[in-house]
Amino acid sequence: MNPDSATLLDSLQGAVGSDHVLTDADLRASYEADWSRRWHGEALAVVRPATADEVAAVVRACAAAGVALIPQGGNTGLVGGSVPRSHAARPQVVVSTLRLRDLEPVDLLAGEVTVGAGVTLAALQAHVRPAGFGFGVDLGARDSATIGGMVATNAGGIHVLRHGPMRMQLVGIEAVLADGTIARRLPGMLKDNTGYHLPSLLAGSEGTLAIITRVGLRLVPHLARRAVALVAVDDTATAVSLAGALRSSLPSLVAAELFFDEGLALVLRRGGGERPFRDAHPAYLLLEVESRADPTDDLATAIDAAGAVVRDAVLASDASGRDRLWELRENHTEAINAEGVPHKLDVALPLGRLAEFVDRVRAAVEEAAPGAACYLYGHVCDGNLHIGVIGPPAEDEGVDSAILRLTIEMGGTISAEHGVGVAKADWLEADRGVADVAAMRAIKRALDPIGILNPGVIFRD
Ligand code: FAD
Ligand code: 2HG
Ligand code: ZN
Repeated sequence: MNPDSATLLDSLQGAVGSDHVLTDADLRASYEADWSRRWHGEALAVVRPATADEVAAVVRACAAAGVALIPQGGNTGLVGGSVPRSHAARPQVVVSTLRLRDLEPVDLLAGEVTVGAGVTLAALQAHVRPAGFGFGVDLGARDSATIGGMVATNAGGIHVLRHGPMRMQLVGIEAVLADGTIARRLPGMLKDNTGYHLPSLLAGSEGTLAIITRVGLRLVPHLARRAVALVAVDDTATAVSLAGALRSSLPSLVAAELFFDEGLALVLRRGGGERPFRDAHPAYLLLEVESRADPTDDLATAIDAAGAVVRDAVLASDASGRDRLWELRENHTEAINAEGVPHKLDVALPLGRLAEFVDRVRAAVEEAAPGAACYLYGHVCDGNLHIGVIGPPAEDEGVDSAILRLTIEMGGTISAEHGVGVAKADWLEADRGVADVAAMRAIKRALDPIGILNPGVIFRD
């Protein structure tokens, strides 16, 4: 180890205690590779601060040494932004936020709560439920994804059609800036126009502008009665128009998810379980409703009223039946991962073009990677499709490029909810244009002049 690294490790140990500076390769390993196994790199150390002051001391030590900081929460991100880069220009330290897990009491008057950045989504949900509240964002990685990571990626998930993404839940924030100062607006207020809104700026900043340490969140009423339906339809166009119609005719609708028969077959092959219908169908729409009174009849009536576009439907109001239907959708990610290292894309299209995109993207994947397996699934009301491709080697970018090119050509966005990360940094300007990227770079330079916060993420290093 060179003398500079030894001095830095001394400073880091002084900041967080030697038990929380991991240098042993075995201890670092799970922090150095991402969930998909496509992205990995080596860190000088993993540090685990427990307070904002400790985070600030870590940032100051790394800034003095010119060492890069990689903020990491639950490491469930899917674009390579939470792990060290394999070809980094400078040494990297992973800053794990998992010890920042304070849960403050729910503010019953405001319907808000302040929590540490390392609190998992599931822990937040469990914390606010006894007070009669829920949280507006939910996603499959709830047991591991942290609130700080969800803010940093502006996570979306399954309830965006009702409550919007993470950015729309933010009332306050505490974050450590690149010079080690702490910006704090907590608990924050929903109405707050006193200057620039830092929570909004940090939402979707992917660890490139600051390390988020605490977050003030608005809550939603917990509506305990729910029902789920799985509806078989002919194609994407039918799913889009049915979900669009239900959005206005079924006010209790909170989720509308799309998947296809090849994805369903894979989920059943990998995880077991029975086909939800006797016959296979081209496309499936999963619908969830929630209300104070049992919404099952409303859901059944709405599906009946849709008439012949519904090829078949199954409905569940009991918890285990609902979970079984949800697993058919949520288990796509794990089932695809079990097939090999996936190429993962997360795009959104104007809703009027989603059906055309589905046809064209399948053709584009076949052309770029003949014989590759291509799985499509997503959040239909948001125009958001996830594309998982198995076949081409992890380092072969051909299929990724073909999908991103098509997305931009059709007026879509190359990142709907997972972020740009390192995976799509080369495509930023093609999507956002020169003027937008110049404005973003100016913000980055102002807040992180020496470029130590998550270099290579969003912008190519
Ligand atoms: P990490 O993976 O640790 O980090 C993600 C990014 O945020 C990195 O760039 C990291 O540097 C930065 N970061 C993390 N913490 C901080 C912090 N405190 N301050 C500053 N920067 C930070 N995403 C969706 O949007 N919708 C879904 O429906 C969804 N479902 C998923 C299902 C599965 C099975 C999996 C594996 C992932 C899913 N994801 C989904 C992706 C992922 O869960 C989200 O991106 C989540 O927000 C990441 O949180 P995390 O704590 O794991 O962050
Ligand atoms: C989902 O909606 C997540 O299931 C993960 O956003 C998507 O597997 C993926 O790429
Ligand atoms: Zn998603």
